[in-house]
Amino acid sequence: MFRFIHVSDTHLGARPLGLVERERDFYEAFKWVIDRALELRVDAVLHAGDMFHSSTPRPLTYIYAIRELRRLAGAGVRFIVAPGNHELPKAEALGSPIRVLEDLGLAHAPRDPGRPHVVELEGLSVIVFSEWASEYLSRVDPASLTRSRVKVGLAHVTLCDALAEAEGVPLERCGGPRRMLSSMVKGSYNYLALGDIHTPWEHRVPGAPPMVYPGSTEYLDVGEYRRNSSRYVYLVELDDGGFVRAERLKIETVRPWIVVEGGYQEVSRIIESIKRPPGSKEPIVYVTVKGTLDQARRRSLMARLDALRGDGVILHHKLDVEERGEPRRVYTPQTLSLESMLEKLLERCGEGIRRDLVQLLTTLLNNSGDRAVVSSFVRALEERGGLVECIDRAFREGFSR
Ligand SMILES: [Mn+2]
Repeated sequence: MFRFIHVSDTHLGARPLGLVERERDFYEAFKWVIDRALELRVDAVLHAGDMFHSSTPRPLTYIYAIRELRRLAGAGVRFIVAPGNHELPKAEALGSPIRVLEDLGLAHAPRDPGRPHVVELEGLSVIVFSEWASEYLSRVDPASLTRSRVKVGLAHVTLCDALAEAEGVPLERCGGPRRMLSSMVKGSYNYLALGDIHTPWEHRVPGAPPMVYPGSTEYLDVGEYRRNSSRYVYLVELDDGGFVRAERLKIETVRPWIVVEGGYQEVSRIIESIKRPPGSKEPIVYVTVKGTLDQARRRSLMARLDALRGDGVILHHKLDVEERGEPRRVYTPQTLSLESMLEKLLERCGEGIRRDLVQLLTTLLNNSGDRAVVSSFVRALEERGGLVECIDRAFREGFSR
């Protein structure tokens, strides 16, 4: 029997909302996964990519990653990674954080991330496809790469039908001309361990090998929470005959969210009743008030939320007001986070544009030396209508207000 843990999208080093507590959440989720691997005495941990949030992690991020992988290596547990778009180097000559782990003897990953890579283990093969090699999934039969009978595919790839099902993204908005679908995967794997889509998804038809996205290990934004309010890794068992079973393990360290929507009365009643769940972290609270909200009521809601935060009951909060016919307004506490400042500056842009812009600008400002990030920012400005006008207006109005 061969047993492994399948994890993906741990995004080590991410710092949503600009809060160090949030950065720590991602390290703690990763440690929880390694704890389970050791406790369950698995043979390997398969990471389907986006292990790191950036291709140039901070020293602290390396320290957390290396500390955990040393524990795995000490117990003889193999760690195999299919590098994702977040950690692949923006220029080949830069190297990648995964390469650092390989050089330390703590990870197996493709030497050439542009090609499929085979890791032979006792009785089975793991065929690894980094993001750059993911199109080979539809072109290469795994039987031509290995003689093992039992084959596990480990890939960082967006299967567009999975994305449509998991997150409702229409097929025509996914993948462009090289759109990949689950039906295009060539050859037969006994288990396909996937990463990239942050919402958990599994494809299990009798007689066919399971294809699984465990999803991210912590929420990068409220959208991820709305789509699925739990985070998972998979414990997978195979034997000489192939796939035996896969079990979802719920990650226990994940920070709770409280997402409240409704009229003023309903919302304020719920806010009054917020308590910190015993034994868990301080929740993040997102409130949406539907309908009119006068200044006095808004101030009283914000005062209550600020007090909860001040008392350490909640970590962070955000108040949205959606009035019919009016642009959506967002109120965040007076923290000095980059995201909250951008939210405020761009609050008059439409919701979709504001969300995209905050994300783009945050990435840009956090990775200003990264040419690929800069060029993808410029491309987004060209392709997505309204972004430039929104920035222009925000700056003109923002500074004259
Ligand atoms: Mn990811």
